[in-house]
Amino acid sequence: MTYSERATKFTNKVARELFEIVERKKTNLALALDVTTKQEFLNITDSVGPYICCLKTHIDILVDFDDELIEQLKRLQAKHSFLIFEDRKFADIGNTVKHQYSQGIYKISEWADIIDAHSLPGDGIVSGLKEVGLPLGRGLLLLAEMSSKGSLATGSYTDATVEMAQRHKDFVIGFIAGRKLLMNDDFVTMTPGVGLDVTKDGLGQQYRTPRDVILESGSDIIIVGRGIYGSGKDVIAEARRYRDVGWNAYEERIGKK
Ligand code: S5P
Repeated sequence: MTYSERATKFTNKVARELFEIVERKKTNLALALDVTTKQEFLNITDSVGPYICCLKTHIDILVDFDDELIEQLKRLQAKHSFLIFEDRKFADIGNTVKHQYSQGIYKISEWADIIDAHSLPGDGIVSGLKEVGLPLGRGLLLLAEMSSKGSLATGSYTDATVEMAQRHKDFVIGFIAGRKLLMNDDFVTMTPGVGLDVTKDGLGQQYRTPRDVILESGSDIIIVGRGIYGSGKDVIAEARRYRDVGWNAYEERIGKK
């Protein structure tokens, strides 16, 4: 099924928007922007903005975070049209994550279209996040699998995560996973651990190619970080390269190539 056909099927607004952007900009690339200064963060976002459907942030690694950064980020979002996914990986009881999501310094719920959470604590984590995010029209991804070596999120843990998502279809839009986990097209699959030049990073990360992820494993979105902004890289050239490889794999999957 094409991204635009998928977009019409989602009831969650964010999932619909994501696939509309993917189709309009012809990119299934999400940038994982793990840099630690505002200047780098904003410069790279502005350069790569035209080639991505989604910007994945770890807002708490910025050493000079302030409220102005969020205003600047929102301006770049309006300029380039991408969704913002704060990769907070919530992992606590419902009452705690509710505060972590909406309060503190970062007030994530005010600016992040998408967030993610571990299923480890049980359904309460989804219910807590949903209390805050659903009225704001946000969406949640559950971590069903991880890209790192020795990950414990496998087998029955992954299966139980899928079942949890199905119990909360109004707010859970999909999964972080290495592959499409369900036969139906009800959920978005986003896959990190994607790289064209290296297979690992020395700290447990494992890389696969966009083609493997999109064509062979049926995922929807590739998440690429250091493959694009790593040292000595031309970020625009790399973003275009990943966009092209990711899009070609999708076209091949739907039979256009
Ligand atoms: O299983 C996972 C889940 C995530 S969200 N493995 C991951 O690597 N991630 C995130 O994807 C990770 O936190 C980082 O932000 C990004 C991968 O970055 P890269 O530089 O290795 O491409």
